[in-house]
Amino acid sequence: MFEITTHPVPEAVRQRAYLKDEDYQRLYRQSVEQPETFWAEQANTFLDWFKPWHSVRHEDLRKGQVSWFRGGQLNVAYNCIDRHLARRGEQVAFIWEGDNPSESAHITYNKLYSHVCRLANVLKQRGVSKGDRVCIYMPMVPEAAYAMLACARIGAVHSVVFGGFSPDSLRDRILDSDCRTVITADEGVRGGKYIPLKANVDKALQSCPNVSTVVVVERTQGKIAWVEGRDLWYHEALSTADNDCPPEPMDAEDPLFILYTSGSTGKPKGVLHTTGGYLLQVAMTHKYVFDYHDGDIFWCTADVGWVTGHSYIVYGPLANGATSLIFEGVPNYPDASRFWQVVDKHQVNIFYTAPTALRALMREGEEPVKKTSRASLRLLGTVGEPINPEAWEWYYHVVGEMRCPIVDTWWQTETGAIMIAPLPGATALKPGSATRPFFGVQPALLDEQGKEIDGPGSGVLAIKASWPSQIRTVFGDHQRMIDTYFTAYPGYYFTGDGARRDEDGYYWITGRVDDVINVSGHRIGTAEVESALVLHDAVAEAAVVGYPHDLKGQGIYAFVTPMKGIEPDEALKQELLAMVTQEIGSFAKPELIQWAPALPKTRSGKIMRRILRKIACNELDTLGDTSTLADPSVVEGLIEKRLNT
Ligand code: 6R9
Repeated sequence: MFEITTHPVPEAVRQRAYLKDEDYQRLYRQSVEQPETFWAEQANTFLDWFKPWHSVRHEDLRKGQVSWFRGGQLNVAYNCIDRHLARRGEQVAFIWEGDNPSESAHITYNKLYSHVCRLANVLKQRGVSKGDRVCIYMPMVPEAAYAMLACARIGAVHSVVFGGFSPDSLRDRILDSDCRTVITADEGVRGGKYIPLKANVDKALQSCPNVSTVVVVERTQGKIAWVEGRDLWYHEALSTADNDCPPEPMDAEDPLFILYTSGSTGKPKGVLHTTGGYLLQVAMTHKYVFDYHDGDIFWCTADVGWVTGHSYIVYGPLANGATSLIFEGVPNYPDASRFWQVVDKHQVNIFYTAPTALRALMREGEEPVKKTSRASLRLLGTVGEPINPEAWEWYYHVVGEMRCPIVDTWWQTETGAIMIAPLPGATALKPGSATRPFFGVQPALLDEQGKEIDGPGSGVLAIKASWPSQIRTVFGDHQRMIDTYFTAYPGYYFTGDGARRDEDGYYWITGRVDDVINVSGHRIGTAEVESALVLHDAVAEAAVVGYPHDLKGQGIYAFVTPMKGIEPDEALKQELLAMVTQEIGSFAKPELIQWAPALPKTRSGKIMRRILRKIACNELDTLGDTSTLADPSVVEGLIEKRLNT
């Protein structure tokens, strides 16, 4: 066992911070005892409204119905850009650092305004209007953020699809939300490799007849196919577009974006977020959790294709008039020093990344870190998966030189913004714990009967009152939202995570309790991988589970039963991996594929995943009861040939 040491708040950090522990205590109490007063005050402090709301909050968690700031009107792009122009027009909004270390750019708020307005006008000319969905499939270039903000400006709903998704996944997402416009680039560049984004779009659109416009950003000048009338170059279209575009007044509850995420069952869900509550909570958490001060350079290494990129590269930072860094590359290209070189080059003060990246860099030793200065760093953050205390201590000692607090932030696509995290000037840190709830967030631990556990203990993590940036619906399937999040434990939002609360009231997230695997911070549903595997003609059945992986947090372990008469071999394995790459994307490829003559099933035919999980994790002494299996001998065979020993 790794010894956990508590790190008290350093005096220098406390001095500088907006909020000390007494502030946290007072504000937290107010936020749960008088939520309406608390949130009304915050909404007036953080955002500019065109029209005031008439009620702060409505909630009925039993029905999954919530709304915030009803009747209020605002525009997200106005809040992220226009209102800053008088004071910050020439301040840098985005620093862009290319994959190639010799490429970077600085975009001021004035420039950002111009790009966003012109793109918004182009979209309007192409018939996009309020409420229409626009798909954004982009590399990490500033135009990805312009595209999101241009949609927000005219009230269109963006659906960003991570550039690592395959044409088939892209197609499914375009069809599900009926996007008629796609914004993409000729190619993406990551770690020196080119990603054929436009070619992927072309493939996806073969089955999307409703898409009438594809806006293409020129990134690499690689050769691409062109559909006259449908495709237009971003730079050409913008060159003739008007530089001003009035922001559309949006109701606080009008949709801002859809973002697809994986769950335990079926296809990915289109999580829908709205305008007012979302922007408020991302702005507020960005300021307080990262203790963001004017002039700080903030770098979140996530991709804009994930919620972390939405909330902490684009919306939270810009709402606060911050300078946010967009990084196109990867942590180990050209070498393992890259993150820290970028920190020095752009004098980054606040750095926010995923544990998986830290574990990979940790393996390279201290030298690549130590050869950089990192003197500008003041605060470090993590997100996406539980951080193991070893990686936490390495981050703290080697990267931050014991000077920088680490904020371990727990939240989800569905929560929109940070929910449980330390406040640097207020919260003593315990490595591996996301610590205490943010204002207004009321976590609960539930036992197997769904009863709340008081005091220290472990259970499933649920939230017992609405928060402003809460998911509002699953696009096109409200019932699915109710079934997924509000049915198992009536009156609560069910997170899908397990957690422990210690004697200080700190939360320790232990990982998913459902069939979601978290590979390098990417959420992957076991059902999605299984569906991809069984598409292959040689496969009769497949069951997929997660197992602990040193670098990725979790790895994917697939048990595959071949069709009768098929002799499985290495070639078939490669075909299966190609199948998953085609159906989902290469990040979802199983690390381990075990051929299974049969799968352990109950007498009613249900696959016993619990047992497969134990075999995959090599936890054979806790295999549990196998007597209810239709054929217990199946398990023996699988154990004998297990791959993770
Ligand atoms: C923001 C984001 C959500 C799932 C979540 C949990 C895991 C995220 C975590 C964490 C432990 C943290 N997770 N942050 N687990 N400690 N600080 O990652 O959203 O992609 O939807 O994933 O990630 O399991 O349920 P998303």
